[in-house]
Amino acid sequence: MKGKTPLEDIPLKIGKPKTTAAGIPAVISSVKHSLKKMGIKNTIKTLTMVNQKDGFDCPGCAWPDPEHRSSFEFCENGAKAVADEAMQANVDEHFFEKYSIKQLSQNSDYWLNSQGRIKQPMYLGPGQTNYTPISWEKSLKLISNKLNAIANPNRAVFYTSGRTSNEAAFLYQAFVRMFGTNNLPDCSNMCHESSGKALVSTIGIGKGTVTLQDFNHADTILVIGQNPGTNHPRMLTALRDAKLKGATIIHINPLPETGLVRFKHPQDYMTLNLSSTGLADMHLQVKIGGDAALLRALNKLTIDTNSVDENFIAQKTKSYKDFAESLEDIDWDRIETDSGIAKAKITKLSEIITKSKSIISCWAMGLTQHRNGVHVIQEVVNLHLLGGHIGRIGAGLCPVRGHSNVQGNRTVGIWEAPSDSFIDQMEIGLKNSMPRKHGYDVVHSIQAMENSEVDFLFCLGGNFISATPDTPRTANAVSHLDMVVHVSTKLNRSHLVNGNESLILPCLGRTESDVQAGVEQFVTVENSMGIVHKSQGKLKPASKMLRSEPWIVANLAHLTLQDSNIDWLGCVQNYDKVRDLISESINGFDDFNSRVRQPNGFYLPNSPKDNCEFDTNDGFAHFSINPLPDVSLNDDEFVMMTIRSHDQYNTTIYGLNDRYRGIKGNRRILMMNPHDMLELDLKTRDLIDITSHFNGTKRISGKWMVIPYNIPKRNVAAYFPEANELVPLESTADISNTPTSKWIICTISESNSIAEEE
Ligand SMILES: Nc1nc2c(c(=O)[nH]1)N[C@H]1C(S)=C(S)[C@@H](COP(=O)(O)OP(=O)(O)OC[C@H]3O[C@@H](n4cnc5c(=O)[nH]c(N)nc54)[C@H](O)[C@@H]3O)O[C@H]1N2
Ligand SMILES: Nc1nc2c(c(=O)[nH]1)N[C@H]1C(S)=C(S)[C@@H](COP(=O)(O)OP(=O)(O)OC[C@H]3O[C@@H](n4cnc5c(=O)[nH]c(N)nc54)[C@H](O)[C@@H]3O)O[C@H]1N2
Ligand SMILES: [Mo]
Repeated sequence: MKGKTPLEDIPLKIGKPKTTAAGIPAVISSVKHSLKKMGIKNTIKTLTMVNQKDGFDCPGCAWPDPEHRSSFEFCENGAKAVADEAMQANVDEHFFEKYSIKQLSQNSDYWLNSQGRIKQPMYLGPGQTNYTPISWEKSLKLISNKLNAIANPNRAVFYTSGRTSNEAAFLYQAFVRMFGTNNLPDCSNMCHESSGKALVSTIGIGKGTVTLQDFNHADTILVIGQNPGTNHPRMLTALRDAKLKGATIIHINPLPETGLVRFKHPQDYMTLNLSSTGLADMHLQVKIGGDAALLRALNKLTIDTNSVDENFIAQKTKSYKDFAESLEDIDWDRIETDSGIAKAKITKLSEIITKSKSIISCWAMGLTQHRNGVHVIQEVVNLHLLGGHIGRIGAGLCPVRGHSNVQGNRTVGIWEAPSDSFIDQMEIGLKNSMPRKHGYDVVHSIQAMENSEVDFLFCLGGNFISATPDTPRTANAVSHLDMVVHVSTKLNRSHLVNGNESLILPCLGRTESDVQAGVEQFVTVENSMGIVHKSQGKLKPASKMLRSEPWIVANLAHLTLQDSNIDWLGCVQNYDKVRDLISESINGFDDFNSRVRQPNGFYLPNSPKDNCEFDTNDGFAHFSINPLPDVSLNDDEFVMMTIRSHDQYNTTIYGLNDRYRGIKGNRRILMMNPHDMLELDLKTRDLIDITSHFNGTKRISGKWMVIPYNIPKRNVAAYFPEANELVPLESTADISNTPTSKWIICTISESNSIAEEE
C-alpha cells in the first residue's frame, strides 16, 4: 500500500470491540501471517522453536516463559514478530537502485517493512539519491575513520533498541565507553525509565519484585495502564491461571481493553475445552492521567480503615508518618474529578485491596509515559508498602517490560547515566578506565543534535526517527549529522533520514543460526522477571551477507580502538568469552557460562524479592509524598494518548487492523467519546486536524478520521508512530525525562480549517 492514497479513499471498517481475547481467531491470525511470510515448512519449524529451552527467545515481548513449557509457547503477536523476521532478503542493491530515498520516503511504514529483510550493507554518500552496495570491510573502515577523526567522543551518540542480546549490548557499551563517552541512549528512555527511577529511589532496585509463580498465590492483581491482550498476550495465561485459583483481577485503564475482559487459551481447543475465562472483576475507567488521584485515594482509605501492616512499616520502611500526614486533608471532589471514578467505586476497590493478603501490581506505558510517570509509580509503591505487599510470596511490583531484552540491555550497561559503583566494577572487569560523566538520553541526544553538538549517530537496532517525539523536528536534527549508521534487520523510516553519509549494516535476527569459527553460538537475554536464559536461533540466515550484532560491534571496536587490551575478535569466535567478561564486570553473573546452560537459566539477585531487603542508602524502603498533577484542561482542549494497535510491533506495522478494538483498514484515526463528537458537531469518519500545544508551541497534524469510542470525555487516542509528530520534544516526565506519549494536550478542528485560516 502506498502512503499517498488519500485517506478518504481507504475503507475504514468499524465493528464492535471484541469481548474475548485470543481463541481460534488468534490461531488463524498467527498462522495466516506466518504462512504468508514464511511458507508452510518454515512456519511449523519456526513456531515450534519459540521459547523452548533449546530454541530462541520470542522477539515479541519480555514476558517470562513458564518452567514447564508446552510445545506452543508463543502467542499470536509473537508469531507475527517471528514471521516478520523470517521474510526473504529482498531489500538488496537492485531494490535500492530501483527506489531513490525520495521515492521510498513517500511510502508508508507498512510498505517499507513489508519489502522483506535487508540483504547487504548499503552506503549513501554526500549528495547521492540512492543507497549503493558496500563491502563490510569498507563500511567498518569508514565508520572507524570517522570516529577516530571526531573532535571529542561526546560528539558521538550510540542508541540501542531492546532486542539486542546481552552479549552484543555488553560489547557495545564496553566499546562506546572505551571510545570515551556515556552517550548511550536507548529505547528504555522512552519506555520504562520512569519505573526504574521510581523503584530505585524507593526500594533500591530498578526492577520488578515478582516471579511468574507469585501470580498463582496472589489474592488481587492490579493491571494498570497496560494492554496485555495485544502487547503481552502470554501474560493472559498467567492471569487466567491466577483467576482459576481465586485471584481478583482489577483493570485500571481509560479503555476497556479486550484482553482483560475474557480470555480463551488457543491451546484449549486441542483438548476440546471450549470455555473461556472472564478475567477482570472490575474495570475502573480512569481518565488519562487520573491514576495519581485514584492511588492517593486508595492509600488514604487503607490508612483510614487501619488496614496497614504495622510490623512491616516499622521494620522495613521510612517516612510513613510524613506520608500519612500528607493524606490527612484529601479533597474528594478533586479525586473524583481528576480520576473520573466515583468515591463509591474507589471505596469498593479499597475494600478488595485491604482484605487481600497478597497483591501484585502490574503496569506499563499507561503510567510511565506521563509528566508524573515517576511519581505515580511511587504511589503504587506506597500502596504496596502500606500493606507489606512486597518481598513475600504472591505479592510484589511488576513493571511489565516491552522489548524482549530491554531489561538485560540495562543490566549489562546500556545506560547513559551509570552509577559510579557500576563503572568501578566494569573497570575492574575490563581492565580499562571509563568515563564517569553522564551522557545524553534520547531527548537530550536530539536536543544536542539540534544544537550542533553531535556529529555522529550509531543505532544498534530500532527506528530512531519514528520512535522518538516531534518527528519533523527530530528528522531535521538528524539530517544535520555528519554520519548516521543503522544496524538493522528491516527497512524503516530512519534509513531515509540521512546525514552527510549514511550506512545500513544488516544483521542476523534472533531466529537465525549464528555460526562463528565453525561453531553454532547462542546468546542470552533477561526477561521482565530477572531470569537470564539462553536463546539460540535455528533458521538459515536470510542472506549470506548478514553478520551477527556481536560480530559487527567487535569488529568495529577492533578497528577503532587499536590499543585496547580486549581481544575483540576472540570474543566473536566464541561468545563464552564475552560471557566470561560479563562475569567479571557485572555483579550477579558469577559462573555465568555454566549457570546459563541450566535448562531454565538463572535468576539475577533481587534483594526485595529474595529476602525483603532494600539496597537503599539506609537499607529501608521509602514512602514518598507525590503532589497530584494538574490535569485540568481548557474548554477547547483534549488530552491525547498514543497507543499500539493489535497489528504492530512499535514502529513496525504488520497490518492496518486493530481486531480487538473493532477497527479495520485504517490507522490514521482518532478515537473520541461520542458525546464530545456531538458537542463538536463531528460525525463518524469526518476528517479533522489535530494541533498539540506545549508551553506556547504548536504542532499541527492534518487529516485524521474521527471515530466514536468508549473512552472518557475529553480524552482521545491515536496510534503511535503516526501521532509522534504531535508529541512535543520538551514535554517529558519529571526525573526520568521520558516523553509524555500518553499526555498530549491538543485542540481539534475540521480538516483544512487550519490551512484556510492561515
Ligand atoms: N504485539 C506487540 N507487543 C508489544 C509491543 C508492540 O508494539 N506490539 N511493544 C512492546 C513494548 S516496547 C512495550 S513498552 C509494551 C507496551 O505495552 P503497553 O503499555 O500495553 O502498550 P500501549 O499501547 O502503549 O498501551 C498502554 C495502555 O495504557 C492505557 N493508558 C494510556 N494512558 C493511561 C493512563 O493515564 N492511565 C491508565 N491507567 N492507562 C492509560 C492505554 O489505554 C493502553 O491500554 O509492549 C511490548 N509488546
Ligand atoms: N508516541 C509514542 N512513541 C513511542 C511509544 C509510544 O507508546 N507512543 N513507545 C516508546 C517505546 S515503549 C519504545 S520501546 C520505543 C521503541 O523504539 P525502537 O526500539 O527504536 O523501535 P522499534 O520499532 O522496536 O524498532 C524496529 C526496528 O528494529 C530493527 N530490528 C528488529 N529486530 C532487530 C534485531 O534483532 N537487531 C537489530 N539490530 N535490529 C532489529 C528493524 O530494522 C525494525 O525496523 O518507542 C517509543 N515511542
Ligand atoms: Mo517499550
